[in-house]
Amino acid sequence: MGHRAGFVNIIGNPNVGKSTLMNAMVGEKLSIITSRAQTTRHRIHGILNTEDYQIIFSDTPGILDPRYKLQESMLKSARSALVDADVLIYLTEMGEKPDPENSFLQKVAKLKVPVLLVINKIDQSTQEKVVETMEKWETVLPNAEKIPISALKKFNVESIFNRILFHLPESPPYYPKDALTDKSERFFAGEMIREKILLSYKQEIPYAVEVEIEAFKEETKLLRIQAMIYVERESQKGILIGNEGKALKRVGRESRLDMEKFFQKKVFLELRVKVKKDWRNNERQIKNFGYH
Ligand SMILES: Nc1nc2c(ncn2[C@@H]2O[C@H](COP(=O)(O)OP(=O)(O)OP(=O)(O)O)[C@@H](O)[C@H]2O)c(=O)[nH]1
Ligand SMILES: [Mg+2]
Repeated sequence: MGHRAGFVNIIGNPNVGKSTLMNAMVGEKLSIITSRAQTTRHRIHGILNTEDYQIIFSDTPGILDPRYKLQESMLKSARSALVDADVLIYLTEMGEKPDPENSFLQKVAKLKVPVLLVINKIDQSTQEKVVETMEKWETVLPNAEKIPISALKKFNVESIFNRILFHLPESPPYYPKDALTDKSERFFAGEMIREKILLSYKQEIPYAVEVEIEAFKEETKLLRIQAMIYVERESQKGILIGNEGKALKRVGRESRLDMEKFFQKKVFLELRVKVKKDWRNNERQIKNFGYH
């Protein structure tokens, strides 16, 4: 058999572990992961290369009912993953109830490409419940192959691999064989900052934040990165910066440590905060930020 290559798109509700799964499959921390829903906002390719094949995984934003323009764009990129997959992974977690009326699931049920219904987080459950859950899904997605896993504990992830390899079409590679992702270094720098913000602030703050990398300069011994953090209101700016700037300093320190690990270089990181009123609902503004 010749070279094989294809697109494996991972979709599912927010917070079910899509990013954790993609990182586990690719073996790199590409997508940021937090315990909060709507962590991922863009579709991200993670590429796995061997001599014989290339698998291009897509991590996507969770499927949601959009309440503002940014979420509309997030839903659009989740939807786009339905149409260009060679293999589709619908990721669910233990406890999610399959809803036969759900229009997204109905679309998945009608797909022509192979669908893997992967049930995540079985480390928190019993064998009995897992069997029960698989049976429940049987009625909604009868044609999907059902695979219970734990992405976090990397349990049974190899079963997904085996099924992907079984279905992967013959094709030349889509990307150079040393490519790891479709996103830029700037993108990942911004995501690392956003992850720290998701982890550090309560309630609505992280959702009102966008990070833009304004400068990314490679010097001999050092990476010099300047980032602008946008919020929607003046009050959020105050919370983000914190008393005597302590909160923002912590975000900066933690992001820098992550970046030094990721880029394998000393990093000098400068963070600033600016208000861009109600940017989440401003079509032009979210386009400027790189959403489609
Ligand atoms: N117990 C357990 N937790 C898991 C597992 N996989 C992921 N998680 C946790 O679930 C949470 C969400 O994980 P993500 O990978 O960010 O989920 P996601 O589907 O990408 O979420 P969004 O990007 O917000 O849609 C994190 O706290 C993970 O650590 C698992 O197998 N078991
Ligand atoms: Mg995610």
